[in-house]
Formats: sequence, C-alpha cells, structure tokens
Amino acid sequence: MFTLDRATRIFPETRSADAVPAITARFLQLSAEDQLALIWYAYLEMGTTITVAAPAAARMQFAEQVLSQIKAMNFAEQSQVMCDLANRSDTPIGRTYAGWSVNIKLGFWYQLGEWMAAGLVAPIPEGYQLSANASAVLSSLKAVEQGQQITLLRNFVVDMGYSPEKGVGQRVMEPVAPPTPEQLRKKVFIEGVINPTVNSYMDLLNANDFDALIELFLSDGALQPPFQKPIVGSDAILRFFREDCQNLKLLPERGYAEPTEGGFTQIKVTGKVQTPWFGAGVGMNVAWRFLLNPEGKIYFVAIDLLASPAELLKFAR
Ligand code: ECH
Ligand code: GLY
Ligand code: GLY
Ligand code: GLY
Repeated sequence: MFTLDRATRIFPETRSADAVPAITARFLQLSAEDQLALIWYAYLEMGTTITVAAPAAARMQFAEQVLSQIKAMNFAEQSQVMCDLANRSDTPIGRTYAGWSVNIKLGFWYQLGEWMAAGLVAPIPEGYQLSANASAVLSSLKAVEQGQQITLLRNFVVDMGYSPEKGVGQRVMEPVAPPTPEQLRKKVFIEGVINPTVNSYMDLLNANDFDALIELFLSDGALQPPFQKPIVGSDAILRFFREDCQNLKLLPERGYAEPTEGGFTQIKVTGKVQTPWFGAGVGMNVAWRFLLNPEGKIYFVAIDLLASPAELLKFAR
C-alpha cells in the first residue's frame, strides 16, 4: 500500500526549481540591512517589467494598526522595525506579524514599499553598498525566471517576524470570499488526461469553491505546496485553501495518467499558475502530481515549481 512518504516520490523525474531553496539559504546568511536592501533592489528591478496589484482593502485592515504605528515613527525607528522583522527579533510587532497569513504579510510590505518610495518611511540609505555576498545573491536572483523570483520574494517575506513555536497561536487571515457563481465558472481542458477528479480539482480551485474542493480528498489525504512539507488531513488542507489560495488561476495544459499498485492511479499534469498579485504578468511553470485511490479520491497531490519550461513536456515516470 502507499504511505505518504512513498506518495511524495511518484514521478521522480520531475525537476523542481532547486535554485529557490539554494538562493533562500544564501539569503538567510546575510545581515538584516543587506536583506532589506537586496529585496528593495530586486523589487524595484522587477517593477520595470511586471506590475504588482495593490492589495484588497479587506486584507489591509488587519495590518492597518501596525502600519499607522510605523508611519508615525521617525526614520531611525522605522529602520529598526524593519531590521527587527528581518532578524526575527522578539518584539511586539514581530509577534503580530508572525500571526498574519501570507497575503497580509505581503500587503504590509507592499504598503511600506509605497511609503518608502514616497519618502514617508525610511528608505534604503542612498549609496548603500551591498556586501559581496549580498551582491552575489542578488545576481543569482536576477538570473532565474520571474516565477522563481516572485517565489523567492514571497519566501523572504513569509520567513520574517518572530514566532515562538511555529504554527501555534491564532492565525489572522482575511475573510473568505464566496465562490464564483456557477454560471460564471470556466472549465479547464487537459490534453492527455480525462479524469473527473483532476478536472474538478482545477475547476473548483479556480472558482474558490473550497468546500466542494475538499470533498475530493480522502480525510487522511495530503497536499504538498512547492518547497514545503505535505499538509496532512482534510481539515488542515481546507484551512490552507481558505487562508492562502483565494483567486489563484490554474492553467493546466497537458498530462499523463497510469494505473499503479493497489488500484490507485497516478497522474501528472503540467501547466501554469498565476497569482492575483501579478495576474497574467507572471506564469509560473508547475506540475501537479496526483495519486488517487480506487474510488478516485485524492490521497496525495504535490505542486512543484518547475526548474525550466522544458519540464512542461516531460512525462516519463
Ligand atoms: C520592500 C523592501 C523592504 C523589504 C520588503 C519589501 C517589499 C517586498 C514586497 C514583495 C512582494 C512579493 C509578492 C510575491 C508574490 C508571490 C506569489 C507567489 C504565488 C504562488 C502560488 C502558487 C500556487 C500554487 C498552488 C496550486 C494548487 O493547486 C494548490 C494550492 C497552491 C521592497 C519594501 C519585504 C512587497 C507579492 C509565488 C505557486 C497550483 C499550492 C497554493
Ligand atoms: N517562464 C515563466 C517565468 O518566467 O516564470
Ligand atoms: N498566496 C498565494 C497567492 O495568492 O499568491
Ligand atoms: N493584489 C493581490 C490580491 O489581492 O491578492
């Protein structure tokens, strides 16, 4: 029978973007000042080719109090707050920050970035010199695909702040919007795969219909996001969908299905994903690796950020 550990190893030829964890590890060795400056330069440079969407107001209300507190500080204090976040120091703001969902964290930094550009929040000092290591990390970041660049920026932001024990404490997340009405939903077409579970997975996630989506999973099923450990059990997966997966656009292109042991079916699909932050501006190349039980329920699905576009066409086991 399949164990979770074995399930994670289906389609072992799939090559994910190793550059992301490698660059993240090097980034984490840098000083807080270098980290902030590096992100600023990377963010400015990205802004010349892609546009980040302003966060929805519903999201910003959760960060508002901390943001106004920071806005009222002098430049030295503001720089200190930002360094404390990068250093993961134990401060009240660091603790509040750690309890926010990914999108609130991103919205918070989006606002600080706007204020830095407008001169309302301490800028990166003019003429700041990145250390040699930081320059090298920045060059590596600039050299990878845009989908990998935004994944790196997102990782950097997620890792900041202070959390005593990861995952403990109440999560602060934006409200879950109602799913897309039936008549406005679109259906995906996946070349080479005709599987009702896989098609429903894509269509329901695209419609933000998380309550129906979770019914496709076994109660002890698992979902593994890119570069993360599997999220196990339908309660935890549903929480993840509601907290982190609103308004994604899944654009699967092609796939390959085959029976495997115990009456299970393994299916690999490749295609693109868009995040609401960048819309059609960035298409991330991804693979979904599904393992379905004999009744067609999802026992496991991994989402991999692919190493290169060439991976979109690889379907060998
Ligand atoms: C400034 C300088 C000081 C320090 C900082 C600054 C601000 C930085 C800012 C950064 C903003 C970055 C953003 C990044 C967004 C990235 C989004 C990504 C989304 C990927 C989603 C994927 C979804 C995959 C999934 C699929 C499934 O089937 C299941 C669910 C799931 C400059 C001030 C910090 C503002 C906005 C990478 C791949 C397909 C697994 C989710
Ligand atoms: N190949 C799409 C990207 O740059 O992410
Ligand atoms: N946190 C996933 C996204 O919307 O980009
Ligand atoms: N602006 C990105 C979002 O609303 O998710």
